[in-house]
Amino acid sequence: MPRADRPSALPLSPTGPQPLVDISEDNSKVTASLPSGDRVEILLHGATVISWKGPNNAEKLFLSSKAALDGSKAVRGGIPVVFPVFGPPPKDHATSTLPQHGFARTSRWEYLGKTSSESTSTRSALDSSVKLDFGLSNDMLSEADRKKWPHDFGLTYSITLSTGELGVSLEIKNTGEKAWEFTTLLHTYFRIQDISKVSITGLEPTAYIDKVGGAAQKSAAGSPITFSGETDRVYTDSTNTILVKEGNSTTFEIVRDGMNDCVVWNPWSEKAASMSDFGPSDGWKNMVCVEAGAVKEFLKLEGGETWQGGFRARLPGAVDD
Ligand code: TA6
Repeated sequence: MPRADRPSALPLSPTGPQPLVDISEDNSKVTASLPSGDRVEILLHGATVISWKGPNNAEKLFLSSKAALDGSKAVRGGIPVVFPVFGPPPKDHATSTLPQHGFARTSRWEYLGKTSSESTSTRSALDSSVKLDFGLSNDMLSEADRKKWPHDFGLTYSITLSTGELGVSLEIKNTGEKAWEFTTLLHTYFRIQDISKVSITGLEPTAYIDKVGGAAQKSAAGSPITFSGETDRVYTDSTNTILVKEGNSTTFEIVRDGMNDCVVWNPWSEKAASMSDFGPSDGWKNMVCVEAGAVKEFLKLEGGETWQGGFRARLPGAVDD
């Protein structure tokens, strides 16, 4: 058949390259990547996001060089999931025998699957995205954890990777009949170049608890947060968009949904040196935790009720909706 009349080869897919999802051989990690180069890695241990790379392949999260990635303890870095209690649990409370930040970040979650939204563009696949779902329920907990917090629950944790943006959403369901209460937070370690050049805007009008100042209640600072020492602040009742800036440029835009509290943390040199799984020793200069959560007070869920919250972090120049 003369060339001109030969049908062209059918494209591999209707609109070119699409999102890819891979599960590691040892079934410990799920990786997703987009045609734009964006990539995310999630350990089933704690459903901990341990890496998020934008379109230029630069790492956007801080992961300690000494982080335990073998499931032996909470991961130092990435996005640990805090549930059912943030911080050291209060005394005489249903969570009081749990470890700090609860059991979600040290439990083995299950991978529930993916949803890809294929690119509709014929020119490029910049609008493709992929959502990965993970689950944890009471029947998956260790015997010890179930004894410490004997309540029926189901968590569905969704990570949505799109070009220049990471969405993180947690749905919490009381699958039993008896009410229980929780606090929750996404303990995100953002990677930055130099903490001394970082400022955080969006929380200026918000009062906060200064945990470095002995949990003193402080009034709104009225100015961006900057860092010159250990910083550990719990901002409450704020729905503002938060910008993490380095010099005059914005490195991350953080939009929260249903998580109206936010913790800002940098351990600085001394506290970092006291953590055996924190490395390198000067790594505290390259990270800032901006942690969306619901931590101001315990939230009560009646049997069958559900709560949902999350955030999305966008890189400068991310594709608009
Ligand atoms: O989110 C800030 C914080 O509560 C700090 O007080 C510090 O304890 C940090 O979490 C790390 O906690 P971890 O249990 O992961 O060592």
